[in-house]
Amino acid sequence: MKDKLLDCINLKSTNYTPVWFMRQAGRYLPEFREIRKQNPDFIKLCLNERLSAEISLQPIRRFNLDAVIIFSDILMIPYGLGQKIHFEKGTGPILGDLNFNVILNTKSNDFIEKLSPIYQAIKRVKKDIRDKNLIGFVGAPWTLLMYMLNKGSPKKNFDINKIIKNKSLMRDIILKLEDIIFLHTKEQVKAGADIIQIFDSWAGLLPKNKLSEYCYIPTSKIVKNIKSLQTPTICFPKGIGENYIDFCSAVKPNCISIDYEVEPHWIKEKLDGIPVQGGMDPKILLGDKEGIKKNVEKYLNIFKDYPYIFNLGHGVLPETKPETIEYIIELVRNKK
Ligand code: 1CP
Repeated sequence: MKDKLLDCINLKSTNYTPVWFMRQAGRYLPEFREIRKQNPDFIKLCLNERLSAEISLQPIRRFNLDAVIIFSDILMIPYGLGQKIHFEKGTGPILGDLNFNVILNTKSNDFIEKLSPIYQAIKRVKKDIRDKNLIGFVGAPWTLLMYMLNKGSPKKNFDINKIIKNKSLMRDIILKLEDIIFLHTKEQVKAGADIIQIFDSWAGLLPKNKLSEYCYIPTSKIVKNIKSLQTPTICFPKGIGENYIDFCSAVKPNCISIDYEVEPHWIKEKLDGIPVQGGMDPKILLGDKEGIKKNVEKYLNIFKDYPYIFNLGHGVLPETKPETIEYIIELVRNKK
């Protein structure tokens, strides 16, 4: 069986539980940290097609995973739109001032050319994998807009009213982002991506009465466009709680990735058969084997007889031991 994720998503097959991890290529792996040490400029690293391909494949060499996710970052879109960006140790991303004219007037060809090493990296990875699906990804309009206007992580220093104060400008930028995000996914699919995951990591910052305008509507347009490429989409609107159901009705993703606050029994009952991915709290991976086993089995049991991709409810934490990933894969593979 070659297309393990695709079969789960498209055929809703329950014969096999595919497994991969968000942030499987990253800081918990010593071999990533080694490359990172020699490449202090993170954006340059994302634009190095040889190293990006190599980092994407690092977890595959260690573990028996069912999918490769391309090593890149959601913030490559603001970079491609001409916004300055760098990463500072301990602080995360720092973005420069937004020049609306530059962003709104960025031409598709210039954007594609600037980000072409990402597409080349996808082509390289595709050549090296046989029995695995390749996942491309983008940030959702809201999450990108949030970084672009907040000029950094909203972990500290976030005020939604400041962000959305100029409504008409917001609308223009969101429309531009919808186009550019789709363009970026289209190029990833052309290069060989089998599936696109849309990360809306900060959807949970939106109040309920703004979810439709800033999350559901822009995301549903992108999902619809990606469907026209015969490519399925996994959506991850992190932190929206009970609104996951409204999200699925409005956006109609091919698969929904749940975070660790979503009650798995509840969503399974409400979803009407949409394939589910993830859920387990990444912090549990920092604890003992017993707790890990109990939690992995919880998700496997609840989603037995349901199309389910094993993953976490957010990315692998940097403190996670690589052996823990191996242990979880073993548990998923050996499930009865
Ligand atoms: O060494 C370092 O400090 C770099 C750490 C790092 C890595 C390994 C960053 C900076 N990005 C990445 C890779 C990355 N980012 C991937 C690679 C593929 C994989 O999953 O293995 C992916 C899918 C992302 C996506 C991403 N970047 C998201 C969405 C997923 C999520 O975690 O919510 C977000 C929000 C970002 C922004 C970003 N990039 C990097 C950091 C530290 C952050 C978060 C900043 C913040 O806290 O707000």
